[in-house]
Amino acid sequence: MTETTHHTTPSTAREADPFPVKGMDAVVFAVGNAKQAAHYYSTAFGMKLVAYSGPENGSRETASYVLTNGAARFVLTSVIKASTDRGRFLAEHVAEHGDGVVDLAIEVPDARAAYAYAVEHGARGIEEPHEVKDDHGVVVLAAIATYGKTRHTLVERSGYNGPYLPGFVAADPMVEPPAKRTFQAIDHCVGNVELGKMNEWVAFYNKVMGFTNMKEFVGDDIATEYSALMSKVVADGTLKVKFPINEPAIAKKKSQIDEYLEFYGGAGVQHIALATNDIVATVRSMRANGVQFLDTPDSYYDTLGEWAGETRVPVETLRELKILVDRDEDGYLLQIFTKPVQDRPTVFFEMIERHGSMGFGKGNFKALFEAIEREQEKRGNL
Ligand code: TYF
Ligand code: FE
Repeated sequence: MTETTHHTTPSTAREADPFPVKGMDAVVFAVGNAKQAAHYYSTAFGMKLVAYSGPENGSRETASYVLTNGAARFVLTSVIKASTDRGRFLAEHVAEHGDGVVDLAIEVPDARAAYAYAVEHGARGIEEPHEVKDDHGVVVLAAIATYGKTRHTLVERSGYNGPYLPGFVAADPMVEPPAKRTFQAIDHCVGNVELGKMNEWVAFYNKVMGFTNMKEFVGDDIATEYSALMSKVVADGTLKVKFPINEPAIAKKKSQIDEYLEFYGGAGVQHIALATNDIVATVRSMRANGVQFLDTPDSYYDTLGEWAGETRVPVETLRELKILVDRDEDGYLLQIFTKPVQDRPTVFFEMIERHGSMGFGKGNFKALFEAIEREQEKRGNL
């Protein structure tokens, strides 16, 4: 991890945390072809296949591939033959939304307590707490609903030492993993919700998980001027789990959030930010492997030094790779955004290298949203 010490909550506050979390457990995607998606995340994103569940080991209905990179874990699931409610849900999810995120799973020290707290505070329960076990130990799972059809599975691992969860077997990498790790953790997971719903979902996380609002938000001023979105960030007390929530705003141009909602068919996960400690190496290797990133005009770099100051990376390298910089009173961050990773203009990724700043790149909103608008225009959606 990069430096985050300025913002960690004192231990006294942590003890009182009504909803303690250990971090993100996994991002679970429902996709049309998990075998090929697993190949993409292996070759293009440099992730490593570590576990598998499918018909060869007793899962008749779905095939799931578990890939990791440091602490970051993705699960890619496809339906083979829908015969249960879960299979039909996943099949319909792909038909309706395309490839997308069905679960932002959170690791908790006590899934029963977390579920009870959440449901008492207004969450809709999807799965009551239950134990699942195999030779590697016991896991307690429960799930609650969040925006759209997304859920939060609450995962209590209590010493479980299997490759992922009971039902999964260890798997070998699909390709030789890169010599240098491309990223090491999930930094934040962003949701797009319908017009007027952002504050409701922020209140949901405040009540149901005791998450608090981070200082960064996009209000009316930025919204109407150029971003066409409103955004607030909720996080647990230790800042390990950070969930920005966006809603469209009425502005001069059609909102990128409206484009997402139209093509996704409702609220859902917009982007996953992945933390790296060498964004230059990360972006070079991902570009070489065919990942497409948003473009940034040269004019951005011409004036960068005036306000962003010195960073670890020379401006000429940032310009070459189109990496963005933002700075606040705590430090700076380097970030870059991929284009959507499926044919629908929906889910994308962010690579982020933090040096003290716990922001989300507010200073880049103008450049970023102009870049997104150029893409919207190409798609005929502006
Ligand atoms: O997570 C964030 O808030 C930043 C900024 O469509 C952002 O990554 C917000 C909205 C958006 C793209 C990036
Ligand atoms: Fe982000």
